This record gives sequence, structure tokens and C-alpha cells, in this order.
Amino acid sequence: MTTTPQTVSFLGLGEMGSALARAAMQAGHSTIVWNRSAGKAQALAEAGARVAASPADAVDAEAIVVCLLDHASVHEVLDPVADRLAGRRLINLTTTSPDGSRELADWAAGVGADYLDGGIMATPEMIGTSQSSVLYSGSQPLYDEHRELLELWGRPEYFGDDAGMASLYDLALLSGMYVMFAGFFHGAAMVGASGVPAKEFAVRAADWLQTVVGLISEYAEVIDGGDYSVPGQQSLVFSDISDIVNASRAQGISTEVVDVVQRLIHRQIDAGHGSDGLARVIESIKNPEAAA
Ligand code: FVH
Repeated sequence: MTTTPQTVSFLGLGEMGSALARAAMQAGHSTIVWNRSAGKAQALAEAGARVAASPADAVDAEAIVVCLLDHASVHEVLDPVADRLAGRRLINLTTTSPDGSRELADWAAGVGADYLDGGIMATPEMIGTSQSSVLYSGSQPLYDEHRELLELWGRPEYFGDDAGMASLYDLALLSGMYVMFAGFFHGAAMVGASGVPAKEFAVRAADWLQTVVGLISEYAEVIDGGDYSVPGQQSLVFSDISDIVNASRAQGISTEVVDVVQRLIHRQIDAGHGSDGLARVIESIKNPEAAA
């Protein structure tokens, strides 16, 4: 990909920060790098990056990319250079939280900097490949002006000027991933108790999950339509997972993962919605206190 060369600074050269900086360098950007422990800058220095002696020495750039451990470390690094950030463009790719991102956007506005928040949906090895996507929110001008740079890291997508939205999507997607992994671990423990290796189960689980993943768009349509009684859906009564809970217990494993799902289903059945579709479970999640 050809890009218009810019000077881009990278604060934080952990696994992810280094991958982002490497991609920028490979595309021909003049790259300034800084990391708290100096050793992590060495490989990039050998590849041609200028190593800044301090964050203050790194702010003179068209874009400042921040990729640190967490929200607190972003403040630890940026607060001391606050008086040098007026007119600068900050792209924060540190995982924080929706409110953490909004707080950083407000802080940046207070020091006169433009702020774009990003949620990276990739591992460092995926950066720059078609498997990587990065969710952004915050300053649209910054997003538009630096689009070429952002495209180097993965498919960029913009979620509006509320700086917390990228983080919200990021964490919502990760919640889907973790719960799916927990489901896989549960299934692997079930068959594992009968001597089946997790590796063998994984092949079938991956196949099965791919078969059923298409159903989420059908559920989404029902949820957005607001009518859980639409005919043709699998009902909540039919979705009772007592067999799974009982079989898990019989295998001598924990039922914690499946108990949660069973509770969410039964909250709706107990409230008289047993003939409605499974998608109604979202009401148990949306209204934790209410019965339905
Ligand atoms: N790695 C991944 O797969 C995920 C994918 C999704 C997005 N995350 C987030 O990206 C942020 C950085 O992750 P990382 O993989 O680069 O993390 P580390 O390799 O552990 O590097 C952490 C860097 O942060 C520096 N650091 C930590 N605390 C401070 C501080 N108080 N002051 C200054 N720098 C700090 C650390 O420096 P050092 O320990 O080398 O001196 C590293 O450069 C993260 O938000 C992920 O959630 C990655």
C-alpha cells in the first residue's frame, strides 16, 4: 500500500505497540518511538525508528499513537507532557473502558489536543493482515485525515464522536468471545470426563459453532422487532437445558457455566413467557432486577 509519509510517534512498545510501529515504518512513515523500558525500542531503532529519550521528546509528530497497558498508564505517560499537547493529535489504542475513553477525550480536549480512541480486534501477529480490524470513535476529522495510517493496522471502522463507543463495541464483542470460550471449556470438560481429548472435541465444536452462528442475525431481528412471539422460533420451554445441567453433574463437573444460562431462560419462563422464542433471554440480561 502506498501512503503519504507522515511523522508518527508511538508511546508504548509492548507487543501491540511494537507491531503498530513496525507497520507504520514498513509503509514509509517517519517513526518516533518511546517505551518506559528502553530495551523494547531496540529492534525498531535497528529498523530505522528514532528513539525518543522521553515522552516529551516524542510529541513533535503529526500523530501520537498511544498503546500502553491501561487507562492509568496513559495518564502516567501523558499528564507530565500535557502542556505540550495543544494542537496535537492523539490516537489512543490502549484498552480502557467506555467511561475511561470518554474521560481521556475530555482530558485531551482540556489540553487542546484532538483525540481518537481505538479498540483493536486483533492480536499483534494479525496487525496489517486481513484478519485485523480496529474500531474507532472520537474525533472524526482525525479519523478522516489519518485514514491511510489507520488502514495499515487493520480494517478501520468509525463509531461516531462519542469517544466511548469504540471501547463499548470492543468490550461487547469480547464478552461474546469469552462466553463462547466458556461454553467450549464446559463441553470439553463434559466429554473430557469420559476420556475424550479436548483436541478431538475442538474439531467438532468449531464445526458446530460455525453451523449455528448464523442464528444470531435471526435473533437480532426478533430483538429489534420487539416481538418475541414471532412464530417459527425455538421456544423458551423447548430451550430448557436441564438435560445439559444433569448430564454435566453426572459427569462430575461443575455446572456453573450452564446454570447461568438455565437461570436466564427460567426467569422468562417463570414470568409467563415460556412460549416465546429464546431471544427473549435478552430481557433477563437487560433487566437484572425485574422478573421479565
Ligand atoms: N496483545 C493483544 O493481543 C491485545 C489485543 C487487543 C488490544 N490489546 C491492548 O493493547 C494494549 C497494549 O497491549 P500489549 O500487548 O502491547 O501489552 P504489553 O506487551 O504488556 O505492553 C504494555 C506496555 O505498556 C507499558 N506500560 C505499562 N505500564 C506503564 C506505565 N505505568 N508507564 C509507562 N508505560 C507503561 C509497558 O512498558 P514496559 O513495561 O515495557 O516498560 C509496555 O510498553 C493494552 O491496553 C491491551 O489491552 C492488546
